[in-house]
Amino acid sequence: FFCDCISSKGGSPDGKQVQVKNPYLDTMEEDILYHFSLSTKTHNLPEMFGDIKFVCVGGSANRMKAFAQFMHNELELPGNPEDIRDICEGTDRYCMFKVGPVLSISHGMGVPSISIMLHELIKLLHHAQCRDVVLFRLGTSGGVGLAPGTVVVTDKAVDYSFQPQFEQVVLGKVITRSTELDEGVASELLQCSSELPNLPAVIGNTMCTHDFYEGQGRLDGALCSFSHEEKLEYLRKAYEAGVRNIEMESTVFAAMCRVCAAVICVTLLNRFDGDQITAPHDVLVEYQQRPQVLVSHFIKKRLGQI
Ligand code: R2B
Ligand code: URA
Repeated sequence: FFCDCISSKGGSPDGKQVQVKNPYLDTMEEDILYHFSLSTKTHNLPEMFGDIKFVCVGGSANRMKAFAQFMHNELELPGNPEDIRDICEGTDRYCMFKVGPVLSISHGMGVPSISIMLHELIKLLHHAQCRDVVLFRLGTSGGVGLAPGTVVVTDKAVDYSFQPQFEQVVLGKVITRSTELDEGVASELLQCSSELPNLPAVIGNTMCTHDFYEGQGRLDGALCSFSHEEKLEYLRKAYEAGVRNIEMESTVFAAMCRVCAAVICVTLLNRFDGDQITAPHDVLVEYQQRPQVLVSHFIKKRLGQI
């Protein structure tokens, strides 16, 4: 059973509308987006968000605020980037910032955290009647056979068995959704990387796990149930399956947004060389700016500003 939550409304001249695949939503008088502290009754969502064309999500609230401020400068918008306010200030679950047609949101760590955010985000975009939206996950990851600092634009988001699928338990049964992403957006992003200095990038598969330590084959967690050799064998198999980086949200992000979405993660280390993240703070900060610089370039090109 495959399903995509955001899909095109066949050839409409106004472009693709964000659709929700849930018939119950239309019967509700009010929709409370609880973890955003927004609601269809208390907020005019079309007025607040109707012009959104690019949605960028990432784990950390501070990084997504910095991205919003960076985009404000890049798009040369009026006003002071320091004044950008958190739209979700009524809750501390997620942070949300809007700069022109760009929405920047934090999603926390791991599949359950991002998936709650994505349910409410997709409903928000639907209620706001947004059209032609592209979604990006900008993140960090562990590299598989790549120099640290390399940006991986995801071809397929794969699970622990290297399959392009996301498994979810619904009513006590496992259902499987496809995780294929937009190939056109990925190759456009790779093209953008070649136009930028200091932006090594590749297209590759991204493995999504439910744990940072044992789940990613690390030997340095509080528990470890396998040997160094077994770890290397798993990473080698992943590499052979086309995996170039490992993170913790890509499969559910792809399953929920796939037709118009891309995943862009910088690698903080090469997992064949170790498990601990040893690069100095300033190096890590610069690495984490790379996906932001790449996506900013993509957005400015799409808006005809370069
Ligand atoms: C990348 O980094 C986080 C773990 O450190 C996790 O959210 C991810 O996908
Ligand atoms: N994020 C991950 O999920 N894994 C890493 O190794 C680094 C960042």
